[in-house]
Amino acid sequence: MKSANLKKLRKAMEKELNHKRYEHTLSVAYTAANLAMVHSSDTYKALIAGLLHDCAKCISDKKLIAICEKHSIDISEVEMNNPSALLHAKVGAVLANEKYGINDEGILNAIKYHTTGRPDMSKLEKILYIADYIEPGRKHAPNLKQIRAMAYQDLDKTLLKILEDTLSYLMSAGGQIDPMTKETYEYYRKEILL
Ligand code: DGI
Ligand code: FE
Ligand code: FE
Repeated sequence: MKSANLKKLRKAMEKELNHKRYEHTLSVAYTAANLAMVHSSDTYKALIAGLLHDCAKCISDKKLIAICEKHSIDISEVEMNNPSALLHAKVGAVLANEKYGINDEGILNAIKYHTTGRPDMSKLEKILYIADYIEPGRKHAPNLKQIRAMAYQDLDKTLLKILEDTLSYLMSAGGQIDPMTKETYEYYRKEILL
């Protein structure tokens, strides 16, 4: 039953996503499963969350906005300016539920917060956020070697490092920062100092 479900979702993603995004999706799913094994979390949930996390990534900005409106999801100014980068996570959680039949709140929240994170994340949320950043196909982020090693030791410290590097990147590239990204960073900075 579980393997049939995984196969079905994998096939659905192969159809829905472009080739590069599909390859990334598989890499995130297996990296998330590895992290779940190391950190004593549910491997099956990690696989499902990984397989579906970018299910809304190949949807046009116009359609992402329309889906948010249909589901009464508020769109902030930063989200409206960067629909693909930011809204694919929120819309992905909606589609994972409605189109792909996932009811598990933990998996849906991991998808919803996989781009910005949020304060006080669940273990599955942290695993997906980190897997998305470190999967083997990622090449351009700074400090990847160090972050990949950290991920198998300490999830919170890894999260903080990724958030720090993401914020530096966004500031240097002139990208608008989503308040949730900043809040997540501040939360884990304080948490780790304690
Ligand atoms: O969908 P992926 O490319 O696999 O990765 P992702 O969902 O983590 O992030 C998508 C992009 O969003 C990535 O280039 C980083 C960016 N991002 C993360 N936080 C923010 C952000 N972009 C803006 N503008 N503001 C943020 O706070
Ligand atoms: Fe994403
Ligand atoms: Fe991704």
